[in-house]
Amino acid sequence: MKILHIPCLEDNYAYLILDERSGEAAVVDPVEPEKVLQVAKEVGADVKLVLTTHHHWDHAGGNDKIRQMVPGIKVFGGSIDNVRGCTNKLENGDRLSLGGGVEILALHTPCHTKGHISYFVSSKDEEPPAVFTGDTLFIAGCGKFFEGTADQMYQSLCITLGSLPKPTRVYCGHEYTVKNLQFAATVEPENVKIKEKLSWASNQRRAKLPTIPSTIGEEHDINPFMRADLPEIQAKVGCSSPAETMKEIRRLKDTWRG
Ligand code: GBP
Ligand code: ZN
Repeated sequence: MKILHIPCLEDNYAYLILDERSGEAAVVDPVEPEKVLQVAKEVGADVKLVLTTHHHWDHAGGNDKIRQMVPGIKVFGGSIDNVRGCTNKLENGDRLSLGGGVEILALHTPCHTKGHISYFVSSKDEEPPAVFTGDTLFIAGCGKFFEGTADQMYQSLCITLGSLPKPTRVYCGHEYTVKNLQFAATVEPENVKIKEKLSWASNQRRAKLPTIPSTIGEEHDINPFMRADLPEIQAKVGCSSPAETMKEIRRLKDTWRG
């Protein structure tokens, strides 16, 4: 399986997931369908599926157009998320297959929106799986709690996504990595992995390269929200439960001026 980044709008990413043997592809959040289909054309991909993470326009806003441009394309989205142009609604645990070589598992990861879906993608080849996390899990951060509670974000990040295999590659919806790591360093000033990742990410951006993917294992080490279940992080923000800590770190980030 091949995964290609397609930068869209200001700081969004769409992705193309290609099953190389069959030439069939899925696209994640194709908000600018022309760009995405241009990349598909360049690699000779036949785009069969759209995987929508959530209903916000900067993710789902290209769905109607891509349906016009690619007749017969299936557009997936969370059953309770009201995704534009959705043709196939997904529940937690639903499975899809792509081209015979790629398996896709829908994971309900609510809070940023109530029907947000993350897509866990694995192939038959010997390579680590990937997860497309939209605006739930960012590299070293998470989405704002627009339609849910801190307890739901704790479940989504620390339980649902946190239980995936450590080598799983994390592909998120926005390029927020540098800012997220600058904030993470204010929560844990002595965390060396955060400092190292920040200097790497700054270099990547200077070279106009993406900072994505990371891995689930790496997120456990650098993401303050993903670390809300650790007593040492709870103590740092003066809290004593994961959900309370999640809420407090979100509040701190919302009021932080980097
Ligand atoms: C920044 O830091 O770069 N531009 C600012 C933040 C996701 S996009 C912009 C922002 O708030 N981004 C959202 C977020 O969750 N950020 C996490 C964080 O700042 O820690 N969106 O475009 C956002 O979801 C949107 C679209 C929101 C439609 C509501 C509706 Br309705
Ligand atoms: Zn969003």
